[in-house]
Amino acid sequence: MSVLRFGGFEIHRSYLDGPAQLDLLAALREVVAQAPLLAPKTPRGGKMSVRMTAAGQFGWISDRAGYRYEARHPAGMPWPSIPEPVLAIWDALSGVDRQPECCLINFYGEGARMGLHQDKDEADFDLPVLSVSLGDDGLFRMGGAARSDRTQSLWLQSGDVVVMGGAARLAFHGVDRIRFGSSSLLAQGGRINLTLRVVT
Ligand SMILES: O=C(O)CCC(=O)C(=O)O
Ligand SMILES: [Mn+2]
Repeated sequence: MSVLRFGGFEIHRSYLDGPAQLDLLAALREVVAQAPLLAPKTPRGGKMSVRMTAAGQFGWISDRAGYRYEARHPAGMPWPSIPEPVLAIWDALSGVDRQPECCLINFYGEGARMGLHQDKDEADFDLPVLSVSLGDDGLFRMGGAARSDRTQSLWLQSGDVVVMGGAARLAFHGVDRIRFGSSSLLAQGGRINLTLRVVT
């Protein structure tokens, strides 16, 4: 394990070892069995390439009505609770007393990406967002508070955890591409990213 820093981004390389990744994956499979992955629409009607679901009191939703947090899955059920191994990562690395209220689960299949954006639908930007990567490598782009700021990119690998707090909390970031099939964690390939957020 090692820690890298880019601006305010704190990257904990190999934070989760192989057994911890499998343990987390098993817990996430239970979440997805209860709250199926969705293919969200952007507010302008485009289709996101990433599929999403969530755990916690709130899930982050995107559709024609905009971006927001909702207390229920669009199919009507409450989101499953955040699995214990996910909370343990937050407790170890977040540095704050609050507990996460949303664990957004992103699944990147072949060709999926996420454009440069800020996470700004939460109420308190003093609280960090934590990101956990599982499965295939993802090229993570990190910028500054303005979209036009210089960016740096880094391949995130299975087991890496990124803390986006302080100067990085409102920094632009995104995933340019994944290396489909680069990890053996998911038999069918793909990348899972969890982001833990305090919403209210
Ligand atoms: O997949 C990632 O590494 C980043 C995900 C992200 O930025 C988000 O869900 O807001
Ligand atoms: Mn984000």
